[in-house]
Amino acid sequence: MDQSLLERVSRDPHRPIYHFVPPANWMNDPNGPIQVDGVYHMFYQYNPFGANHANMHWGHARSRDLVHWEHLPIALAPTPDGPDKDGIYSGCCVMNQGTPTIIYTGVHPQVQCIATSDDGLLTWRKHPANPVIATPPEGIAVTGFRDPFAWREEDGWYMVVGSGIENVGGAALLYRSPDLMSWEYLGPLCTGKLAESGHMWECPNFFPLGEAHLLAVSPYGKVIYFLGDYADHAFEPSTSGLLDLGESWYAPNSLLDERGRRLMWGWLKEMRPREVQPEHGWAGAHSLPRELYMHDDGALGIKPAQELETLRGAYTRYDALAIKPSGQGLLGDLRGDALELVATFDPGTAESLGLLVRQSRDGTEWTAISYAPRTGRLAVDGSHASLDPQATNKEVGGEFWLNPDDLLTLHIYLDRSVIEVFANERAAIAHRVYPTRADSQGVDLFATGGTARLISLHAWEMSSIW
Ligand code: DQQ
Repeated sequence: MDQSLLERVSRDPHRPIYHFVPPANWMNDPNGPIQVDGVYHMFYQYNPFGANHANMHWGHARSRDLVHWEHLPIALAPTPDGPDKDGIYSGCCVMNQGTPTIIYTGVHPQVQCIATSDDGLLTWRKHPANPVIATPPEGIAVTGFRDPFAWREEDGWYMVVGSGIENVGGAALLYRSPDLMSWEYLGPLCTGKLAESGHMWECPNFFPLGEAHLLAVSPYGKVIYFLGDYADHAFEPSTSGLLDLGESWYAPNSLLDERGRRLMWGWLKEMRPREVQPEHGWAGAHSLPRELYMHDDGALGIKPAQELETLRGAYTRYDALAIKPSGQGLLGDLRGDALELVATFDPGTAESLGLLVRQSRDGTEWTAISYAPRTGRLAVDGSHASLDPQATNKEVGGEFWLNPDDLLTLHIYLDRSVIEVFANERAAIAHRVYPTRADSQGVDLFATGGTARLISLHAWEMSSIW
């Protein structure tokens, strides 16, 4: 790869240091995460030729500890004149009787293809019979047909393909196969309503979680999950929600690891306009691995994977502070752009409370991570994050209700342009900010409309994963 590009990109103060990124250029969706013989493999939508969404390949990396990643050669590239000549779109990777098998979408048109590896997932051979599914099901007018996600059941392989039915809504189309080669269409596993969940569901993921099953879909907007019962190959959703309340985290993909954890990564989109992204030489990152689980009260649990603790460096702790609307500088000189913060609050009488991060000394740049107990809004306000006219400065957030009598715990990761927030392991928000000032590193507490109390704040400097 072009050395000057690598150097330019590595000097960019917005490049994350502990979130996964390729050495340069464009990345989007996580693809086919899988753990084989203890090693985590991650593939991803990748353009080796620039920082724009084009020439989609599958990039590849592996990790022994879920934290530090090793870049590997590109796994899949388009074949001229093949069914994937215009790009290798998203998909999954499964072990089929010991053979690692990727199922992906070739474009255009959108068809499903397979590839296998016999050298430990390093090089891949596309099946000569590709595409293994050449057309969408007959008789339905689909809005798209891509992003296969497969799993094994007792009587064979099952797979959902992301789709939508014209004038009806997004859909996850269910297939069955004895061998990953010949596929029988069974019908929609789940269909959404146009007004609620859009006309197209990208990147479906479907898996058991606790006693329930979870279907996640990416509807060109915030990622939706449905929780419900799956029996006789029919899925009955009973609740739904958002996997992330921000506008950056998209097209997630997941795996079940050898410890039995359901781990999920999302693509962290840039929040700068697409037209300016190529000039930076890189675009896109993956979120931290998030573990999904069920709380005892039946709510979805979302927390950062425990292994991330190995990145913790210098540590500072604060206890028992009253946070008044007039208060400032409560944390002394706590500063940084690569930090982990775990703050527990009693919201008290505050209308809104939380942390200011990435704050410049002159106060012209700042980002607020806030919770408003009465309106149930969890937000990251980046409306003053950057003086750069190219940055999309905005507030993002959504609904989150603290259970009565619960304290609020905000678990925050700052990593240059990336912010990820977990609230009580029940809601998550990722956002992107691009402060221009070198001193935009301040951290503070705030409350408005009343007094809140900080119970404790743990802060760590985070080290690089490279
Ligand atoms: N990204 C891929 C598609 C998918 C979309 C193309 C979601 O397969 O539907 O890069 O971000």
